[in-house]
Amino acid sequence: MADKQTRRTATHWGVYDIETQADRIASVHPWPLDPDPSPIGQSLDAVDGPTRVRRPAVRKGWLEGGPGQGRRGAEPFVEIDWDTALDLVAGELDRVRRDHGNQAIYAGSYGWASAGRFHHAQSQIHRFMSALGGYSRSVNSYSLAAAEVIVPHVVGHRYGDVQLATTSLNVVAEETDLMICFGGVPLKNAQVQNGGQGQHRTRGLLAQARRNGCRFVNISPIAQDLDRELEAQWLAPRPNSDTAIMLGLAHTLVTENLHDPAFLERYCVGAALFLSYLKGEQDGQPKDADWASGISGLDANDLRQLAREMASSRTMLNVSWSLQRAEHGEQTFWMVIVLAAILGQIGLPGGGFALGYGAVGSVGNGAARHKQPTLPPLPNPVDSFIPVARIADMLESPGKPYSYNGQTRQYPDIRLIYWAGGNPFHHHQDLNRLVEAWQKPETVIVNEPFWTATARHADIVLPATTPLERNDMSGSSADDFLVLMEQVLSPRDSARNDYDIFCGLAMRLRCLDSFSEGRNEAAWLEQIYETFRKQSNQIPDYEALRERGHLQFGGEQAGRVRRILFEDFRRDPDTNPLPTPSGRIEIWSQRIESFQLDDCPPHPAWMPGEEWLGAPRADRFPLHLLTHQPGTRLHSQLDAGAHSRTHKVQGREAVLINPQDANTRGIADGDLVRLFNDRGACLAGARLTADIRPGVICLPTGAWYDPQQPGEAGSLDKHGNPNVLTRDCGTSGLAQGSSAQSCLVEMERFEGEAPPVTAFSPPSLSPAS
Ligand SMILES: Nc1nc2c(c(=O)[nH]1)N[C@H]1C(S)=C(S)[C@@H](COP(=O)(O)OP(=O)(O)OC[C@H]3O[C@@H](n4cnc5c(=O)[nH]c(N)nc54)[C@H](O)[C@@H]3O)O[C@H]1N2
Ligand SMILES: Nc1nc2c(c(=O)[nH]1)N[C@H]1C(S)=C(S)[C@@H](COP(=O)(O)OP(=O)(O)OC[C@H]3O[C@@H](n4cnc5c(=O)[nH]c(N)nc54)[C@H](O)[C@@H]3O)O[C@H]1N2
Ligand SMILES: [Mo]
Repeated sequence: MADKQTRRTATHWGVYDIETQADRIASVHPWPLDPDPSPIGQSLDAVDGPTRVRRPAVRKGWLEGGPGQGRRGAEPFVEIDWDTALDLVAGELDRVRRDHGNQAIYAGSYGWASAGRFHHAQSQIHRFMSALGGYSRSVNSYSLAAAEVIVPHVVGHRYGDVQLATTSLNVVAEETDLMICFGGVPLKNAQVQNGGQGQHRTRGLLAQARRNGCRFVNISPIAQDLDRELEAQWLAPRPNSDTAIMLGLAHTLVTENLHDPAFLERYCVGAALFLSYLKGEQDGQPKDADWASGISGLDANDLRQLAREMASSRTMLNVSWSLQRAEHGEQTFWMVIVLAAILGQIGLPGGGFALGYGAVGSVGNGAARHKQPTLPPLPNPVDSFIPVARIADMLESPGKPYSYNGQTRQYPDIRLIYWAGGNPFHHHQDLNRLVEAWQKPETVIVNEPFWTATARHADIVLPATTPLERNDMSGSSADDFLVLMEQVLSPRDSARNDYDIFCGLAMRLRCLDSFSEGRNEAAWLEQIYETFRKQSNQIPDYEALRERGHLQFGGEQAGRVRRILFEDFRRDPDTNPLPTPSGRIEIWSQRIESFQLDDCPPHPAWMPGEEWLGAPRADRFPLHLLTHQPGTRLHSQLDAGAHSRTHKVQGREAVLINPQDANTRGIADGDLVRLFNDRGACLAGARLTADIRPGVICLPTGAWYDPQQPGEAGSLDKHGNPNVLTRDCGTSGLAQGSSAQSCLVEMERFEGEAPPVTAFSPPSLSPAS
């Protein structure tokens, strides 16, 4: 028997010591320094499962007929050797750039990939594509597009900088009397931090706030969005009504003279115009608590009471990111800032607003902001981009104009897609539309460790390693820890690192020197670490890091930082103005006014969307479907792993439904159900709970898309991927973000024999003849 060995790795959900025996995982142990480790690590067993891509593979129709032939998603694959595969891919890249220009290559390649600063798949593919002469890219994220575009108009700073400057939860724990959480502070999400998370602290800090007497209010359709231990008051609104609720609260504050006119005067612009809207001076409709009650379904008296309590307490207003992943999502983030301004506590300890405590683990946590080791990017000579969630639009309509943040641009004409480290057949909305739009390019290439739906919809699939199969270092500019990641397993089958794949292509395309600079993995790790060290203070050298295994920034104080958002601005707005045109908080934005957008006025406003419970469409599809982030995995990653699988119902993803809604439909707990609307349908397993508002159901994202007729748009998804149901439509002409949380459906008991789940069996594969 081979000896057991333990090595350390890091993931987006924490650090683990992995015990192996004979090159297999024997057990997974959370890092002892982590007070609240995530169970998602127990799914790492999936790296050895049947879902791995074992050899380079080419779709049969493409191999036999050439680029553009056959149908993606519907055909078997032929396995080929690496040299043949790299020759094919290099040949295609060369053909497309020669015949159509580099702009015809779409390599936005959105996705979370894995922790690890060097092997970070997006950094690798973007560097390679730039070395090749450039590519069409994407801007903003599925997470936060609306926020990333609106927040700089309102407070001047880039969204990410505002988030890094969020008031520390340490301060909240000590100073806040009342914390109002729109969409809660979901601990299921705080498990995760892009780039890695050395210590999970959010649960402990919230508990400390509660012990210190902070009262929590959870304004969310789902009770679990705030930890039970916090004994919160639960107000369950209709989804997408938060802007109306905030307006109602603002109206009570203003009409009862509980607001702070001095704050509005000194720190804001445009308050008078906004207050005129609030009072209904133009449209005759005061946005009062009764009006907000009619839209949200909350009790008007509860809203009035809450507004009064806000004014008499040190109040923190928190919004979850989900609020802006909806039609007119820009408005909620703008309005929460305006509501906090009306209350006048911005810049005070424990008061004001926060954009996403709990959305990821770092928000309100972490020591000083710091740089991190990074694979240096190369300049991309092509100036062609799309807002990330407009991919199906782009593929369908080359040359079509689209509006984005005050500009009108045109979609590029894409001939080739290359993806590494993301799963668009997980992350994009209206997958049936994507199945069709995705047929348009001549060639689709995907680097993937697993046979995900995206790999199955590719022409050429190159098997990539997982982080367990390579050396790296984890880090996030928002986390206190940099952790060396040791190679735990040998590469599975013929898998290669993305870096080695791109080196193989760069050699064939004669750009190896600029891409690799002659370094291997070990040389790059040292190089990026030493570059980072030169930019930072008091960081030990690489040898010392290797001895210690990790670094903690901020030392002993790390967990105790006291940061207060906009403290300086409040102290002196003339010396420390905001970088907005006015130097103040823009309650009214002249810049946005100049964009002349129908769906994004110059001040925050309530606009009903096409899909919410108050829309005419709710007559046909009476349930609002929320598709929140899964507590049992990261997006689609490790869906085949042990932890994710134990939470399925009859092998399908579990959908939460209120017993009232279930009873009227004859649905019992554990039943198989069919969710549908006019875009698609999927199966799921019913979980009855009174913890969700009637009229709302919730199916987490990330169950691997598993169509009954692969490659056919409109096919039933057998496994419970909610994106066959969601709508593919921008938040507004301002940000064009994903509006996944605006979706109406109907649900019924599934009768008859259920088709088996096949998501975790590889597609049909044959050796090359
Ligand atoms: N309906 C609905 N849809 C949503 C959302 C929602 O709220 N509702 N949320 C959206 C949000 S916020 C996000 S961020 C997206 C997430 O969407 P994604 O980030 O695309 O989802 P992941 O499942 O993390 O996909 C990462 C892929 O990278 C692969 N991978 C991991 N490591 C490596 C590597 O080293 N090399 C290579 N080549 N591949 C690797 C994994 O196997 C996996 O397939 O989903 C979005 N989709
Ligand atoms: N375990 C785990 N954690 C994750 C991720 C993961 O995949 N797994 N993904 C990470 C990523 S990429 C991101 S972007 C963040 C996302 O962070 P968020 O976008 O904040 O996460 P969600 O889970 O979509 O939504 C949180 C809660 O908001 C509530 N909600 C939804 N719509 C509304 C609404 O209209 N009004 C109100 N008041 N509440 C609403 C839902 O009940 C939901 O449970 O999570 C990160 N954390
Ligand atoms: Mo995200």
